[in-house]
Amino acid sequence: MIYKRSSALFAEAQKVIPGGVNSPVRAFKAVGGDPIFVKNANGAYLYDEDGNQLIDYINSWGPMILGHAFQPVVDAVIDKARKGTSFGMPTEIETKIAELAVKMVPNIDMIRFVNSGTEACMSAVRLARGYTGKDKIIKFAGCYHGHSDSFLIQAGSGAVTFGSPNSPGVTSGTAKDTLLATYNDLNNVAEIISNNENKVACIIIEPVAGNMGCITPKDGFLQGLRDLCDANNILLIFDEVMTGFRLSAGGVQELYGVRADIVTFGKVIGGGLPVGAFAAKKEIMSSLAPLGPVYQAGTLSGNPLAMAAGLAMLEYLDKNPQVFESLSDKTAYLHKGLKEVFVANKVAHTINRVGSMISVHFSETPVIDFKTAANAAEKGTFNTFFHSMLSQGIYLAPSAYETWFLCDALSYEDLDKTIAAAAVASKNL
Ligand code: KE4
Repeated sequence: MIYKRSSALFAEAQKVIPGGVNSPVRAFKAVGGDPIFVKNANGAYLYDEDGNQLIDYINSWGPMILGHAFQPVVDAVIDKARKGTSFGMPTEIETKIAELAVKMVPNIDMIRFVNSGTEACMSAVRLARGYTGKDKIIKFAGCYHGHSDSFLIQAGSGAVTFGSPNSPGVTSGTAKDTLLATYNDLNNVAEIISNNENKVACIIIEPVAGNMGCITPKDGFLQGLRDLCDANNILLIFDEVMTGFRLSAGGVQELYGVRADIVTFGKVIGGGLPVGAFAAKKEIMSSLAPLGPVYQAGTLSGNPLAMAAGLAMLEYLDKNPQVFESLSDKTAYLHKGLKEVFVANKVAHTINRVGSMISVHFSETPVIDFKTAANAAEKGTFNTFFHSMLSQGIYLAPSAYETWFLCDALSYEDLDKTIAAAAVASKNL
């Protein structure tokens, strides 16, 4: 496949945009080479600036769960745009999507919309601190909750991909209030809590992690966190920016039957437009301005175009819950095919999967936390695999620390092509 025009566009972009991208993980720095510039996309396929068709396993890092240019979303946005694009005033559609989200997601009464997952998680932590009157937060090494200062401590995704899990610019004053725990290690969390008695406002977690590859919570881990929070007056925040409206209509709370105090959303909830949100019971959400003292705001929060895209997406998922099973079946089929290929070619590997989130780690060691994910990634095998797949028209997340996201527009023929490409790629690993 030729990528001449993408490379030329990348050279131009780098003159006026830092690193040529508006988000670091797009830059291919981890895997090497120049990033692909996309021209348009439809269904399961990307069409790049050199005319190549690629099967997409990123789907904009999660939002495009029904495939690109999903007609009901496109129609809703076009229709809305004709009536004005932003008002800075309340609109009925914000109430409509809020009512639907509250209906679909367990344990929430109210929701506040913002413009990104970062904003959602940042606001959720401020709300937890304001509601409990405590300062410290517990996050997990390898989890990524966006680029707000409090989270860039041993963060996953792009932060670890570029070796800056603790970003410069985050002050020691901020960092001291972020306590770092090990994913899937309840004893470690209990120890941190007992060493910081009555100081911890919240535990924030990706309940199914997606930013160190896909990592599943061990049996009892999430409920164990719930119990520790109940025993210590700590709020449990599920960062469902990735998992929300993807793993099930009600997200991980529904899938695993564990109750969070605050839930954050992004990606799917916006149907591909900039939307984040955070939600909780009324008692907690009533602390938020203008009802309560915890301030949070945004010029474009609840933007009508973004709400139209999100509402069209959620309405479809609410009316067609079979999509989640279809996605899970397709991902299980891909998992089985990849495993057969790696075993046949004697490739050391571990595949983690929950619903339509899947990741391949080139290590025999189970990947259960940041350390084991990093050990697998350091070998560089993924980078060879990535480029071989790309040369065969399969577009994976350009980092070993990311999860692949499937969309329901993928056909079983697309999956077979992907498995066949992995068979070819495996011969060079
Ligand atoms: P955004 O601010 O990028 O919308 O969301 C931050 C965020 C919060 N929580 C979780 C669990 C997330 O996965 C994310 C963002 N995910 C990355 C991909 N791993 C976004 C891609 C990027 O940074 O460009």
